Amino acid sequence: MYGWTGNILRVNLTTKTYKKEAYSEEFAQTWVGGRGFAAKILYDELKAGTDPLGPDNKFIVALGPIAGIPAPNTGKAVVAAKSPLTGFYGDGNLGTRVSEHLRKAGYDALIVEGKADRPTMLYIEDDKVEFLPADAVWGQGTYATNDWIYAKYGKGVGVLNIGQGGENLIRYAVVRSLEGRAGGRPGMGAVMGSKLLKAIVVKGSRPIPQADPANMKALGQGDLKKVGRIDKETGWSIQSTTGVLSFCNEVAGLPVRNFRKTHHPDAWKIDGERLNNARIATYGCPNCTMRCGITIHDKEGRESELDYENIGLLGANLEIFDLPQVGSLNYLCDEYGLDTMSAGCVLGFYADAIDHGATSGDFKFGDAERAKELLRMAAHREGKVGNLLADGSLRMAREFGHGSEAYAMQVKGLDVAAYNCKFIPGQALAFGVAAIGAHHREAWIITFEIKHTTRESYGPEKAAKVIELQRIRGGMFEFLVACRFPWIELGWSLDNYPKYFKASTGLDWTLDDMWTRADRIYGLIKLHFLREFPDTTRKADYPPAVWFDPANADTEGPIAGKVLDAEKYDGLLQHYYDQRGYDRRGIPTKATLDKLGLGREAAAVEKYARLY
Ligand code: PTT
Ligand code: SF4
Repeated sequence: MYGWTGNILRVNLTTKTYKKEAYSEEFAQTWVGGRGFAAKILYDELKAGTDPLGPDNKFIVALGPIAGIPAPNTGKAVVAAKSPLTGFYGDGNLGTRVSEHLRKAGYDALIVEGKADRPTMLYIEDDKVEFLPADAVWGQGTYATNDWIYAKYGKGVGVLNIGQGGENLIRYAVVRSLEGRAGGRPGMGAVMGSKLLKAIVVKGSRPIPQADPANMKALGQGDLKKVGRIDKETGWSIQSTTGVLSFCNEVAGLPVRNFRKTHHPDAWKIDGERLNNARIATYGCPNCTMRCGITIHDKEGRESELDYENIGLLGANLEIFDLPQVGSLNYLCDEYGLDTMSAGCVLGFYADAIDHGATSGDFKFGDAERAKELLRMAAHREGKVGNLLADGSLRMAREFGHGSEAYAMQVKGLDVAAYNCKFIPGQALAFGVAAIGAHHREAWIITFEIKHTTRESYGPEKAAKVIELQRIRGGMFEFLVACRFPWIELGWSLDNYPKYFKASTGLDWTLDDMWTRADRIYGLIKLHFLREFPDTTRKADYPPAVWFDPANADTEGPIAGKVLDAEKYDGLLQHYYDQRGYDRRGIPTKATLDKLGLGREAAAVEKYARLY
């Protein structure tokens, strides 16, 4: 077998043991890697009802057949576990040198089981695995932890670590890697923390097996140069992801004031142009020639890296139109290891709930200084408010009552990304049916919807587009494991990916072969959900209720008086189910499961959910 190392490293923190496990070619070709491997392993090895923060949960790092090799943007890794935020499968994708090093150490995935008896750092170097004390950095943020690790091993190693957020089991704590950014929005950092696992350090030195190494090198390195050239020509990374802020503001799709408003006259103060003007450095993942991270000095003079999602949710959504202050909130999230997007939604919801009398408190939109304090309190679970904020917006809403769940901006417990879908039905559907909750990673249809179709339509073409994007974004890029930005931002052809795959594995797959795997993985994640929530209804695939509320309509601007139409949304959802082969409850039919090759997996879930 080429392209895959054929091995998984299984580590048990309770017993301090580890073993190298071989997997079959059939497993490789069925699940491919990354999200596919992680979803399958967690499905087979976890029981329904497993406590996500207990020792029986498993933390997984999974790579794919093109991860870590010098080809466009392959310095990425998937981190996954049962989510403490959503209660079912959760994952994230982050830039890190672990991608290359774990593969060079001879593994395509790492499974971490059990719980250590003291703060621990896992050190993996080829066949060696060490369980090292991490007491010195327990209680420290991710920057200090990273420095401590680099001082020991040098900057070339691959590092994943957590901050106080993960240690204190904040349900939206992320895993950090200073070689990239942060990943695992649905609380993957808290799962590491629950195992007293402060950091994972990896150093590998062997070649990654490839079917045609000479071709892979020529193709991969040549294409890295081409991608870099296109980026220069188009100037995309001048503003990177933040270029989208002014677009969202213009088309009334920006989250402002906990998504109550869709645009704001001060939005220009935090847009991509201002960010580029304030740039002090450029930052990027390994194997990337279109480095998209832009850092600025925050209010306190620290270096903070900002992307659109961070600015949209920690800035506009909180009505903080001051870039250095947004930088500070972002810095704190990075330092504590909290998901910036959930943090922005949680704080926005808290201010909104106070405004609407659902709870009492002293936080107001626009108050950056208080927002900083609240982030610190959340990361340390300080007092009643810190504990509330640490559990995420859905749990807060359930605690507050007073109908506040309607404006907790989440789907399946995961907070909505920075696109206000008050009147963008296709993107609302994309959030509703995203595999792990409201993540834009799965289907980002907003520009297609606004530029190339009509916003008014709830037609089958939008459901089809969501599925097409899920296959590409939530599927192929997550199982081959590479950054999707060359394709989405620079128009780098999707046809390149079967070529990289072939040079790596020797297998001649078409894009259709990729989509088959993508659909199977989507089906399996659905089974994860059904196993945990057997009485689910199609309402689980609805976006937040406030987007349907006429009282929440804009009073001026491009979508004045308009909100989503509930009946029409339901029709759009049905188009999605029909095209996916799901029944009216949103459950894959038996024929669909058989077609996806998920018969055996479905049999396991029948015990919990009434499938047919
Ligand atoms: C991703 C999510 C995103 S997506 C952003 S900004 W974006 C937020 N970034 C955070 C951050 O920073 N610090 C922090 N403490 N929390 C953060 N949470 C948020 O996390 C990311 C880039 C970006 S920047 C995007 S869109 C693309 N995402 C990809 C993806 O998901 N898959 C893939 N194959 N390629 C991708 N390429 C791009 O990668 P999650 P990263 Mg992240 C400061 O992991 O859980 O999926 O959440 O990986 O290294 O941060 O790169 O406008
Ligand atoms: Fe990382 Fe950005 Fe490069 Fe993608 S484009 S690999 S997110 S630096």
